[in-house]
Amino acid sequence: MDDLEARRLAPVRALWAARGLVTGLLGLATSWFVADALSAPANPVDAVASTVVATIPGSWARAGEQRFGTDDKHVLVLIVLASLFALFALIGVLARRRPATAYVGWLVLSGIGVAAIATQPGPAPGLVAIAAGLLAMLVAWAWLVRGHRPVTDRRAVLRLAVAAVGTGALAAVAPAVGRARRRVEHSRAGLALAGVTAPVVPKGADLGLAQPWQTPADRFYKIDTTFSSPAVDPGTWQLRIHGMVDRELTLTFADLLARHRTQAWITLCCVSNPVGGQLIGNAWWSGVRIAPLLAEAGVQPGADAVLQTSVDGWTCGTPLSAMTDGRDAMLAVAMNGAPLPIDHGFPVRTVVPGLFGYVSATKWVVDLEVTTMDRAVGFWIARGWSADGPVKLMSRIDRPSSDSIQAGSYTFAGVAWEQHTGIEAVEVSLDGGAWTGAELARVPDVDTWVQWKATLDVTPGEHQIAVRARDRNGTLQTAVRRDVVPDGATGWDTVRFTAG
Ligand SMILES: Nc1nc2c(c(=O)[nH]1)N[C@H]1C(S)=C(S)[C@@H](COP(=O)(O)O)O[C@H]1N2
Ligand SMILES: [Mo]
Repeated sequence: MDDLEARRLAPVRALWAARGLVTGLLGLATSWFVADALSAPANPVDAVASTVVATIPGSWARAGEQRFGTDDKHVLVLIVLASLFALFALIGVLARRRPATAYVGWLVLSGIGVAAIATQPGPAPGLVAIAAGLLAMLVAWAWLVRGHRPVTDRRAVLRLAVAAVGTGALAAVAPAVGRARRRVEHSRAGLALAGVTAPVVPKGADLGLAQPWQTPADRFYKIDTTFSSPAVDPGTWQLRIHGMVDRELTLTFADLLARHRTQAWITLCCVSNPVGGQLIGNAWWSGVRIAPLLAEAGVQPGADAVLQTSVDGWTCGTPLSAMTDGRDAMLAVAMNGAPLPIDHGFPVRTVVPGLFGYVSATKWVVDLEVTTMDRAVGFWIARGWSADGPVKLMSRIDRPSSDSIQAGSYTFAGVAWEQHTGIEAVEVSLDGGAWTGAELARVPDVDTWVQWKATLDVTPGEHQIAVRARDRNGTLQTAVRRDVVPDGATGWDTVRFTAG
């Protein structure tokens, strides 16, 4: 090509390079933003950098350390970023002649991100972030190159400018999105909660056959309506107790911690838990009882409910009696001996033994309004769920956990629960035969689930095991299968398996 042609082509190439760069940056900013919003443990660029560190020969890594000292991680991130920018521009330039190059390029780059993220802990939010980034790139690219004309076309330049501004805006807010959470995570880590003791699983509570009796916080089911958990600073957190009371109360976190501490093993479960489901967990909760606080505020006659509100606007109505009848209804500040995880309500959430979470267990709670049941219409009640949400008598089979077992003497195991009523007996039936009493583990009180086991002779072939429980009122768990809507599932859990 001669000089003249090269000069004519230069601005065209620059436009395509800019398109590639802006598209790539938008994808990067989008995935960064989504990763922060979802509190992903690693953003894609960091993940790629870490993967590079993990894959390059040790001698290179050491050389890097010698050259850049402890900054080597930052240097590596910069190198990864610079390479990406160059690739973005290159993809744009190449796509001028071969349009497909761009789409392949965005896919391959995202693929590298996926491969890097997959090696990191807790990859799921990171993968969502990359998917969002890829989508942004595909949409932005298609828009930027649509009906492309000579570089003098003002619309092409205008679109580029719009995309660039959007990218800048996303990149500007992304760190802020994550920062609030990181700051709260930091203050959470530094929090020393006097009077909160480490959990000690009561002797004989855990049979060691199936799932642990105590559910670790990171394995505890998580249910809420928020897109990302609110980051609440304990330093500014306040709880207002008002409504049908003689004196309104406003408590800071320090005020709450100054109160008498209560601690208890309490099993929490979700109304959406199907028969045999996993939306249930058992933890050691530490906090402050709600009853004395309500007494201090002075509940007025006629009140029979507390409308709870979370910082994110979620609400639930709880029968007043469940908070004042002597059970361990508490404003919990710790779970399993550590400050509440952010996802489980940090800094303060409610826990009420005997009620499903949707009518009692408000995370990030900031407001308790004493009122009447007909006015305490919580979030899920308006959506077809029952206003009353006492837990139901339930039992679950956890062992066998696979389809095939060895024939012979076999120990079946699982859990049963009806918090605040308690389990009296558990029975199992093999292939529809006679009900056999299971052995129950010991529990500290009636507010937790109880593990059971039963050893039976199993012949080779296909089988089905069923379980049912009896509560401390003498009620037998119903066999009637009901769906979770409107007030919780019922029916016996069964498991099919093959013995060989
Ligand atoms: N703020 C808030 N609190 C909430 C919810 C919610 O959506 N938002 N969901 C409730 C429901 S339905 C249940 S079962 C429990 C679950 O608590 P967990 O996520 O700590 O297991 O929280 C309850 N508290
Ligand atoms: Mo729930």
